[in-house]
Order: sequence, then C-alpha cells, then structure tokens
Amino acid sequence: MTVPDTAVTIDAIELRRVRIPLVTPFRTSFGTDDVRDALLVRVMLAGGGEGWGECGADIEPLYSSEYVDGSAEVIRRYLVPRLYAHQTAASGISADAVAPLLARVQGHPMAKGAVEMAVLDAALRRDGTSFGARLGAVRDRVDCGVSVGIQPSIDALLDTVAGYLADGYRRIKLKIEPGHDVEPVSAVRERFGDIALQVDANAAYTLGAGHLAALQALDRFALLLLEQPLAPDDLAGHAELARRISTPVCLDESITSARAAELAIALGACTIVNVKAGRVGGYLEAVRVHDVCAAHGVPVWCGGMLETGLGRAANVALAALPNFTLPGDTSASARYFAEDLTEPFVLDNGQLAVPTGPGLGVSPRTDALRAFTTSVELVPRD
Ligand code: OSB
Ligand code: MG
Repeated sequence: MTVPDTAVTIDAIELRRVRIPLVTPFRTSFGTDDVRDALLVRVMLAGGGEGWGECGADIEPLYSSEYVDGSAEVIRRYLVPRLYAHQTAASGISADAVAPLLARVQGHPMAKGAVEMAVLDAALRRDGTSFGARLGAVRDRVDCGVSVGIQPSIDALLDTVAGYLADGYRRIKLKIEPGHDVEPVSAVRERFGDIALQVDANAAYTLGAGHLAALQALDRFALLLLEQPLAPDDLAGHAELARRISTPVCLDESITSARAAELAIALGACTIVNVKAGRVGGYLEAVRVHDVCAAHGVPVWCGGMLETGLGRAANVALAALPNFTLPGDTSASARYFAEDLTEPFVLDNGQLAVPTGPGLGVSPRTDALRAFTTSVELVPRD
C-alpha cells in the first residue's frame, strides 16, 4: 500500500467479552463449540470516533495456542501499553504502524490482529474509507461456502447439507477426522452429486499407514481440496502427502504469515491457501499472504473463526480481493446466530455483499451489545 493510513490518537481502549449462542453446535476434530465467546477491542479516539476489532481466539487453545482469556491478558498487559507509548512519542498511531510496533511480542497473532483491526477501523471511519477499498477489493459481492461440523449421524449430516444447499451456499466444507472421513464424504457425494465439496481435518491425521490410506481413499470423490490434514509444523509431511494423493492440499493452521506461505509453497506443501486474518496477525498481513500466493499462482479463500458481524464484515471485504477465487467460509449470520451483534449478513444467491460504508461498514447494535456482553474493561492510558 503506497498511501499510509491516517494516524489517530486513542483516548481509551475497551476490552469487551460477548457471548452469543450458536444456532447449532459446531464440532471439529479438536472440540465442540455451542457458543461464540468473543473478545472485542474498541478503540475510542480523542475528539470522538471509535473503531472495533474482533479477536478470533476461542475459549480453549485447541485450534491454535491462543485462547480468549490469554488474548485479553496479552492485549491489556503487553500490546496496549506499546500502543499508548508509541502514540505519545509519535503524536498518533496509524494502522500500518501497529504490527511492526507489536512484533517484539512473540506469538499471539489473533490478539495483535484484533488490536490492528480496531485501529484500522477507527482510522477508516474517520477518513470515510471502507475496509474493502483499503484492502484492495475488486468485487462488490463474494461467493459463500459453509463449514459443516461433524454431525451425530450420516442422516443428520445429509439433512444439514441439504438445508445449506437450499439456502444457496455455493460450496460445502465437511469437517473430517480419522474414522469419520470416507463414509460421510461418500454419502454426501452420492446424495448431492457434483456439488463443490471440500474437507477440513484440522491437523488430525498423520502419515501412518491407516491415516494415509483414508486420505488416499478420498481421491475418488473429486474434492476441491483437503484442508490441513497434518500437524501445523509438518510442512515436509504435507509435501510428502501432496505427492501421494491427487486431491489438492490446502493449508490453514500452518500458514502463520506471508513468509510461512512463501515457504509452504516453495516446499510443495500446498497448492491452495486458507487465509484467516487473525491467524496471520491481522488484515494487513492477510493481504500480504494473498499477494504472495497470487505471485505464485496459488489460489486463496477466506477462512473463518465463527466471527460476529464485525469480523464477518472485515472477512467479506478481504474475500473481495482478486486472488480469492474460491468460495470462503464467509457464511451468513443466520448460519451461526439467531441474532448477530450487527445487522445480519444475509445470503443473496449464494453471495454476501461487501459492506461499502466507512471502516467495517457495520456497527454493533446497542441492544445486542447490551444483551450479549459478559464483561467490559477499560484499559487506562497512563
Ligand atoms: O479450521 O477453518 C477452521 C472454525 C473455528 C476454528 C477453525 C475453523 C473453523 C471453521 C468455521 O471451519 C469457519 C466459519 O464458518 O467461521
Ligand atoms: Mg480449517
């Protein structure tokens, strides 16, 4: 980006926890969620104006090492003091300065990403620029897929998939785990035919004989991709697997930065990348992941962390970049919540519209914020 973001001066930072029930439990190979317990970061500017960030971290450190209480702790104790110190010295802070400023703190990409998102939203709202325009969106609507959790039975799975297809979703992603892979995929293919179908293992497999045979058996279903079959740090294993199966390997957990994407592609560990802003430390690094992949002809798609309407708005903006050529896990609000924090994102012909208003283009509704908030904390400027 050639134009630097406007600097803003932050008066106060609020850490807010919201707890929103999911319409249906979401089961993966690492656990089950029945609620989205999210950490929101709200920056309040000197002279008025605010910005919102959403942290992707879950209650437990199962998807990655981050968890929501830990994210809150690292934000209040290590990230916010650095922001305040910087803005005092530099008379303000711009969104593109946030990641370099926080880089000394190791790890915690979702915590950092939430802080950067809030600063970016505040600056963009002040400038009257949308997230999409800032990130480089080239579309005003994005194709939407849906991530289907592991279901209690094959019948339940088929009913769930039928419902999502009736809603208009353009791609179905099935969560798999060892012992629950060939059978559900086969049942969905048999029932629904030639739909756009992919699977996500969340790192539950190894290259051991039994697991490898199951992953090879998936080859006959013409899946769009197999997402993160092996451990996050096992790039060599993914490259080995990619040579032994015909389904394209896509990485999620392994891709922690643009540099990690570059390495994974060079090693032949993946030919498709799932981009999640929180996992790579924010939306600005997510754009760099997109750019690296585009330069190598590797298509990307936008992943999700069951975000509220705030994170969803930013995800949909990101998914409108040119190399997001596969449908994302950018589902409608109704797929997650009976009531979203913001105005709901509604599926229209299998697509969501990219918000066009300043910043995220959506805001928490006052009554929803009140109803869902479980704690609020102001991190003082000292
Ligand atoms: O692996 O993509 C994943 C949700 C939470 C944690 C990890 C993942 C997911 C999903 C759901 O697949 C994506 C969404 O609809 O937000
Ligand atoms: Mg995944």
